[in-house]
Parts: sequence; structure tokens; C-alpha cells
Amino acid sequence: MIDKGLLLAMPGPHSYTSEDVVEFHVHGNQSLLSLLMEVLVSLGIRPAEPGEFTYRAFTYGRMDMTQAEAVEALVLAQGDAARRQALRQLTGGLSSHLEPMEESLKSLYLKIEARLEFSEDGIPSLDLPKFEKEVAGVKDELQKLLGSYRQGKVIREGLAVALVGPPNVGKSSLLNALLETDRAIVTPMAGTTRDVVEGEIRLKGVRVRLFDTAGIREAKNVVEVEGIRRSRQVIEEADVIFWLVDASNPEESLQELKNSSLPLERTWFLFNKMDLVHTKNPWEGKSVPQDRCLVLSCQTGKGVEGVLSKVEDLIQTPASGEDVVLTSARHQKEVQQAFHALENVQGLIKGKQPYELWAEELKEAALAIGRIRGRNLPATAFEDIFTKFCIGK
Ligand SMILES: Nc1nc2c(ncn2[C@@H]2O[C@H](COP(=O)(O)OP(=O)(O)O)[C@@H](O)[C@H]2O)c(=O)[nH]1
Ligand SMILES: [Mg+2]
Repeated sequence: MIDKGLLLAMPGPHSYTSEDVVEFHVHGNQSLLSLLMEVLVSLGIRPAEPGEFTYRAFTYGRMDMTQAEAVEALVLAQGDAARRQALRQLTGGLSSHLEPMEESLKSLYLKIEARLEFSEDGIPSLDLPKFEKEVAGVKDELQKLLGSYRQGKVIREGLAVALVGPPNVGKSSLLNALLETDRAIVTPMAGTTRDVVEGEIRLKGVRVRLFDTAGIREAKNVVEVEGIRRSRQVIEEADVIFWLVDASNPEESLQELKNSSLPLERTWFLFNKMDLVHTKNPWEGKSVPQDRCLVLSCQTGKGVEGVLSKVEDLIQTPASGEDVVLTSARHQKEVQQAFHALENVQGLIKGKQPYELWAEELKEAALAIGRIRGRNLPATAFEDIFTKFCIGK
């Protein structure tokens, strides 16, 4: 006797993998579990590889590759939006979007292939305008999917927001205000924050990670220099950069900006300490894009809401449950490949190149989309995908 427990028998083909499956439910005691495993192994059973159950489910056709990958995404989902996204993929949302595209690509390919093989048999000549329109249609769909990838990444991994700027402009104060705690040390002394301080909030079901950084300036102290190096690292990796400006002394903050070479398409300018000034538009006459400026005061709390809603705007989760979003780098790579192949087809048509070359590209596009759903994947790809899974899934 090892334990008293429950044995669940799940006959195929209705089990998770489609095979006959038995589950032991026992008490969660480590030595008990080891003993039970010992007994089972002595009976010729072995522990599962990571992702093996899902791999088997895939092999038996219980799910396609996008659904198998969604299992792992669901386990790892951070936040509500990521969970919904994974669930949509698990129930076939992405596949049902890809299937008609693959079909269209195949039929385009076959149209060309038929004319290659039976050129003398009097097949009507190709309706070129219609053909070109169909190619452009699929290409548009692929482009939309590619556009959704960044959005998908935010849903899955969350949004990283960097609070940067020179010392003493109120970066740590803003972090605390956004987190509604005293997470970071705030003092009137320049150079208080030396390390990156991280905090997390949730907006629209998405994880938003906030990074408070050491103020960027010419520093001699080795600790501060290291702090500034880390600030630059955070800037490098952030999705959104908030460059803080002391509204009561904007020149200095903006001077430092010139030396910092920020990626402007990801940067917004927050004029803090508005309680100290009388102007409404402190950016006037300054060389910053006006439509990227916000005002606030961490002291009074006025404007902090505005910063939060700016972050919300940047999240853009799919509004309806219908939107299909690419979340995986593997999928993105294949869609990109298909997209390029269709670009090539368009070039070949324009250049009046032979059908053989069109067929080659169309086939490549169809195969790339098929690979997303797990068709014709090289054996090594399965290993790459499933070894990332947790054991027992
Ligand atoms: N008057 C005023 N002072 C502020 C405001 N925000 C921060 N401070 C003060 O500015 C100083 C530096 O703030 P801190 O958050 O440490 O700046 P950091 O170096 O950029 O992290 C502290 O004395 C804060 O109390 C604000 O909105 N108004
Ligand atoms: Mg600070």
C-alpha cells in the first residue's frame, strides 16, 4: 500500500492525446510521489518528455500546430488579454484564418502549374487581371497579420515602459505615483537612483512593466556610471520611453536629451512639476514634437491619470474577440516568407517572366502558411517547439 487515491481511466479516442490514458490522483507528498513513480517505472512506464502529451495529440490529428502551441501559451499567459488570445488560438482561431489563405495560394499555384503541364491542350489562357487581384488579396491579408505581430507581442509579454531623463526631474516620484506605493526612494539629491527599479501594473488586462532608471548625465562616480549604463540598456529594450522634463527648468532636461539619441518614434515627453510653473504649454518654443508632450505634477497628482491613459492608448488590445493576432515568432517568420514570395510573384508578373518562376514562388508561399499549421515541418522543428513545453503538458 502506497496511498489511497483516485484512478481516472480515459479511453481513446476522446482523451487529450486520443490514446487510452490513465491518471493517478494521489496525495501531494514528495516521498509518496517518488515511491509511486518507482513502482510505475519498474512496470515499464517512463516519464513523459516536455510537451509529449500535446505532441501526441498533434500526431493523432487531435489538434494542429497552432493549437498545440496555444496550449503552452495558455499555461504561460500573463494577464487576461494573453489568456484570451491563447484560448482563441487553442480553439482554432488562427487556423481557421490561415486555412482559406493556404487554399487560395494552392489554387493560384495549380492554375499556373496546369498551364505549364498542359500547354498544348487548349486550356483557356490565364485571366491575368483576376489572377493579379487574387495575389494582391492574399498579400493584403498577410500584411495585416504581420501588422498584428507587434500587438500580439504586447499581449503576450506585456508592455515595457522606461522612465528616463536627467537627475531630479521626478522619475522615481512618477514610478511611485503610478504604482501607488513608495517603491523607489525619492530625495532632492541628484543621483539618488543608481539601479533600475522595476514595478508592475495591469492596464486593459495587459502587464505593464515600469522601469525607473538612474538619471542620465555626465557622471564620474563609478556606481552612477554603471547606473547610467543600465538606463541606456532599459531604453534599448523598452516599448515606450517617457522622457521626463522638469517644467520649472526645461532647458537642462532638454539639453541632456540632445546627448541621448533616443528612438523618437517610441518616445514621449512628460513635463513634470507643473505645480511650480504658471504656463499651460511648457513645450512652447522648445524643440520637442508637441503632439508627444504631456504635463503632470507628481506632487499634486494632477496629470498622472493622463499618463496612464496614454499607456492604455499604446496597448491597443484587439477590440472584438474576432481579431486574429500573430503572437509567435515562428508564425511571424513563415508569414513574412509567404509575403515575400508573393512580392516576388508580382515582380515576375510585371517583368513578364516565365510561369515556372511564378509557380515556384506560389508553392513557397503555400508551403510557408502550411508550416504554421504543422504541415511539412522538418522533424527538427517539432523538437524545437515541444521541448519548450512544461513537463506534463
Ligand atoms: N514641486 C514638485 N516637486 C517634485 C515633483 N515631482 C518630484 N518632485 C521632487 O523632485 C525631487 C526629485 O524627485 P525624484 O523622483 O527623486 O527624481 P528622479 O531623480 O528623477 O528620480 C524630489 O525632491 C521630489 O520631491 C513635482 O511634481 N512637483
Ligand atoms: Mg530617481
